[in-house]
Amino acid sequence: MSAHDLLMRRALKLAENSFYISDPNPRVGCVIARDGAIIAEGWTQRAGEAHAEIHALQKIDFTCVDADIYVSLEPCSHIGRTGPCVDAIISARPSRVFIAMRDPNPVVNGVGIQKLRSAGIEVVENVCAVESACLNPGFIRRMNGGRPYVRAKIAATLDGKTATQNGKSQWITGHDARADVHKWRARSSVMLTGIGTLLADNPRLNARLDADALQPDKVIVDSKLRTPQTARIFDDDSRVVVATTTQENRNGSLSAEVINCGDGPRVNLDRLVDWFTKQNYNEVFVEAGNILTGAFLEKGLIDELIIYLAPQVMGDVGRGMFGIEGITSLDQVRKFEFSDIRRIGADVRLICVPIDTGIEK
Ligand code: AOF
Ligand code: ZN
Repeated sequence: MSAHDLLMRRALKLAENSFYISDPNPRVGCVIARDGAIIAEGWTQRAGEAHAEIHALQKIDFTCVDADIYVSLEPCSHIGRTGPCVDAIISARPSRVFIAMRDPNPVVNGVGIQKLRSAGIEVVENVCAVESACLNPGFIRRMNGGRPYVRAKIAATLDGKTATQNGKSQWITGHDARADVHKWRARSSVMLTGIGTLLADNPRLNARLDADALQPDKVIVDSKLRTPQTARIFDDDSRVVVATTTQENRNGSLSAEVINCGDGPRVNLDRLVDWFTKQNYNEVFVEAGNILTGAFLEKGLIDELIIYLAPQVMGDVGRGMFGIEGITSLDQVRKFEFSDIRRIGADVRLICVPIDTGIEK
């Protein structure tokens, strides 16, 4: 691996500091080095605050003559909530800028690079591009005009059971696995569950972890508008939205936004996902029961499965992971591949991505 790759890898690592704070902006890391030695580091702050390059340049008084800048996304060239990073870079006078990937945001895409080159700064593109893209799957798809990136989490026994026959499901997995879930929640723009889980488990659906983190919005799929005002999802002040089949909101008695995604008696998940897209959500985290999770799977709306398996056996009468009609022949099975397998405390975590969906990763 070249010295440039190593410095870009450091920038990619720094981008992880933005995981819980930068939404809806992408997670970006920046390293500034002179003769191969790092002189400043930065990462994307909250929306409206410093971008990664500015966060790094602030530490060296916005000058870096003869130095190299490594940034995991093309520096922006537009005025958004903050000013253009390229202008700050050009006046800092580095000799080279190494970029992992172009910004998919159409108002930037390539323009940042062009401006740097016009100012006489050498630009090297595509340094660790794949690794950079992995940091921002939802942002990239949204900027390319697509829907958000959807993860579904499942906690199950070794034999794939998520609840007893009568729906008891809390605490199948251990403490460490549950703590891990909070990291996924914190990096998500929105949490999604169904009314069945809400009534059975009364989850808070917030991100509880020892780090500065934005709270995800919460959406409940609740076709008959049964969400009780006493539910714990209302305990903090994050945005709660109930997706239902009517606009009525029980005469305004529920202190949540109510959206109509009706399609006859059921909530239409495609309409709900369209609504997610309009909210500029990057990543959606589904933590629901087998029926809603199964419906997402059947519609091909799941981009990643996060499955925690506890070393327990419930037997064949328990509830499964996906409440879908079984298939009759093996060529109809839904295929995934494992992208990560690891032990989390007493449990195992599997991350799977669908094969052949045509979804750009
Ligand atoms: C960068 N460095 O660290 C990030 C960038 O509204 P603003 O001003 O915060 O701009 C948001 C856009 O800037 C976002 O959509 C993406 O195109 C880019 N993000 N750019 O130079 C960064 N996070
Ligand atoms: Zn910027």
